[in-house]
This record gives sequence, C-alpha cells and structure tokens, in this order.
Amino acid sequence: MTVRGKDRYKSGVMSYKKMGYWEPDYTPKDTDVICLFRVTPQDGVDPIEASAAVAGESSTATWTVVWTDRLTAAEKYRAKCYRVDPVPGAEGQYFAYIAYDLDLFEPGSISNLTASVIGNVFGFKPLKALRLEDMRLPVAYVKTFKGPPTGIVVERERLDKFGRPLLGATVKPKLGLSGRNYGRVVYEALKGGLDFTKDDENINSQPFMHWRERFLYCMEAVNRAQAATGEIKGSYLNVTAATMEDMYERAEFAKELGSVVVMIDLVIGYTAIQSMSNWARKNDMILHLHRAGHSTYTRQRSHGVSFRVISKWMRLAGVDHIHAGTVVGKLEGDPLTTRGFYDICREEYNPAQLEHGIFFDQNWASLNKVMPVASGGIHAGQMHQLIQHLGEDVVLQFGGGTIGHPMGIQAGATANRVALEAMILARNEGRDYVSEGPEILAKAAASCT
Ligand code: CAP
Ligand code: MG
Repeated sequence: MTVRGKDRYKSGVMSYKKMGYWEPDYTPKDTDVICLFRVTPQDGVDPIEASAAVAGESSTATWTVVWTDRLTAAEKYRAKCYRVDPVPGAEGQYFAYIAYDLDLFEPGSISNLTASVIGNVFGFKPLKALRLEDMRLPVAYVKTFKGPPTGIVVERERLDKFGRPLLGATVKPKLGLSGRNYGRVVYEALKGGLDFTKDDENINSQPFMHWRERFLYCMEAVNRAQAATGEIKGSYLNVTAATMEDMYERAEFAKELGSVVVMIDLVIGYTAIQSMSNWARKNDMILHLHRAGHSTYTRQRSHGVSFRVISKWMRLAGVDHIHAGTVVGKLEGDPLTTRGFYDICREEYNPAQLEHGIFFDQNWASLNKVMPVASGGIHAGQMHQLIQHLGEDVVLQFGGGTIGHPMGIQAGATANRVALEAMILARNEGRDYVSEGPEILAKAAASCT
C-alpha cells in the first residue's frame, strides 16, 4: 500500500523524530538561534512529530533520508526541537521550541535567516497552521548586524527635541494631490507645531504627482516652516520604488535637498531594507520604515509571523523608525502585546516577559534603538492614553487627526502640539494625567481659541 501526503506522518512511515530533529534532552547553547513556533498539527498527527518536522524542514531535512546527509556534520546542522508544550487555552495548538546552530546562518543577512526559519515550513502538509511567535537571537549573531543607522539618542540630538514624544502627520488624501497642494499640507502641518509630516505607504511616483515634484514641494514647505518656527522639521520622503537604482536616486535627491529623513515600505523586502540602511548610515539620514503589508501575515493568531519577530528583524536590519501600533485608534492592537513591540524597539535588554508576549531574554548588544511610530485613527483627544500606553520615545502620527480638524490643517497641528505639551507638563508635575486627561485636554483646547 502506498501511503501519501500527510498520512505518511500519521503512519510513522516518515518520521522527523527518528531522523533526529526531536532532542528532548538538548540544552540550547548560548550561541544558538531559538525559534518559538505555535504549531497546529493536522488531526491525528502527533504534535511532537509535527514540531520535529518544522525543525527538520527549516534546517537540513527533506521528506526522505538522503545519502548525502552522511557527507556533512549532520548532527550539528540539524535544528533541534527540544520542547513542545500545549498552548494554554488553545486546544490543538502547541508551542514548539527549536534551536538552530549559528553556523546555519550567513552573518548579517535577514534574507538568509528568514529563508530558513520561514522558508518552506508554512505550507507543510502535516500542519493545519504555523506561527512564528518569537525568537532568541544570540549576541554572537546580533553582533553581525549594524542595526539602526541613527538611533533614538542621535535622532533627538539632531532634531534638538527632548522630553516629549515627537509629533507627525501622514498627508491625506493618500493619493491624488498635486505637488503644490501636497506641499501646502506639509507647510501648514509643520508650521502648526508638528515635527514631521509623512508620505503615505502608497505614494511613489504617480501621474498626478511625480516623485521629484513631491520632494521639491515638501522640502520647500519644510524650509519655510523651519524659518517660521525656528524648529527643525522633517518630512519622511518615501523613496520606495521598483528597483534599488530608483530608490538610491530618490534618496540622493532627498539628501541634496537637505532632508533629514527618508522613508521606505516594508514591502520592498529585507535585502532592500538592509541596503537602504547602509545608505542612510553613510549619509547621516534617519530611516523611517512604514510596515505596509504586515497584517497579511501578522494578524492571524494561529498562522503567520508575529509582529514582535518582525520588530526584532527590523532592529537587526537597521531602521530608525518603525510603525508599531497604537492600542487606541482605528487599527487592532492589544495594550500588553503592543508594549512588547515597543520594548523590543527601545530597550537595551528585554527580559522574558510573558504578559508582554516576550518569551526569551534578549540582549541587543548595544545596537541602536528604534523609535516606534504610532499611527492609525489617533487624535489629540486620546493624548493621555497615548502617553500612558506608549511612553515618551515614540512618534505620534495623526493623519486624519490633523488634516481633518474642523478649523483647518494648521489648527489641527496646533491642537496636537498643545494637547501633548499640556499632558507632558501635567505628567512632569506629578499629576495623575491619565484620569485628569479629559479635563487637562479641555483646558488646553480652551486656551487655543
Ligand atoms: C494612518 C495611515 C497609516 C496607518 C499605518 C493609514 O492614517 O496613514 O498608514 O496607520 O498603520 O493609511 O491608515 P490616519 P500602522 O492617521 O489618518 O489614521 O502604523 O499600524 O502600520
Ligand atoms: Mg497610511
């Protein structure tokens, strides 16, 4: 009888356990990369066999034993699943801990890392679903990456802005404005009190506004707003394009015009992100990353990749800003899990902290810190909650919440700045700014009219 597909794993004809990918006595070395997967095996498939299969297929194995295994140090190169626990409260799901020897990965390459750990396992037949929940990156591996080119400390120094979150706005509507009208939005928002304006994820070079027009009008607006306010201002110029050559050309032009920041979208891919990070480092530029597309694989609880893992990859790859959620606002996000994302961006060391979704201690080995960015349906009326949940080292970005203000764009920007400063003052005075928030905001609003 021929045993096919997932039945091979049920029947024991095929066993990754027997091939050596299940090692319950293994103690991970300090230099091992560790992945925590949430495994949902097909009905009837042994969870340990399913987890061993993930270890096998994400390292050295294929569906059958091959003669050439004997020509390698197979023992060392096999990933080792060393622990499988049922997920509390989620029937049929298991947490599988898998350790990978450091030599399985090219130093300093997110593309290489991901081609292994999320390479082919997500479509594997014996699994109903698979999610990469967290990773422990050993210091030896962290040290092979350059990390954020600027970092939070130097960004604040360059901008001369301290002691409060930074404020931004995404220009709206996302698409359709001409260069001149786009520049007007940028000027009003910056003059009204914001630190940054931002191109949206999908604005590149369209017939209604080519990229050079956008850059020229934005930088004219930045320069005028700087002159009018005496503050340093920036506009994230999105250099996302079809090719690296185009992206470099756009980034060079942004630099020539005096911009302090350029922006890329996550959809450009890991290699492109690392290349742009190198460019930003050489050119003293802040690199803003918009996480466009992430929810296609981060949102489902049982399948895909957690955003905490993407945040770790992006700190290694080297971005200075990353969109990391808001808790309040129009997009989904739980306060404790979001806090975990922010901790990954901003701490030197993350202790394992299950309530924030962090499973492993993580030493960042002095890599610069990433400034998290909150955006998505937020507005000045939530300022107390935003500071409570997201802290001080964050960019709060109000697109609709600036440009949709009933009294105009400049008034919207001023409302955000006044609300922020009132709340920071209350916090610094030791007041309970969260419970007094609405009252503080009402007084601040009255002072504007
Ligand atoms: C926000 C936004 C941002 C998302 C990104 C939008 O606009 O411009 O791209 O917030 O989400 O297109 O929805 P508003 P995230 O400020 O007007 O809501 O930061 O979660 O990646
Ligand atoms: Mg957007």
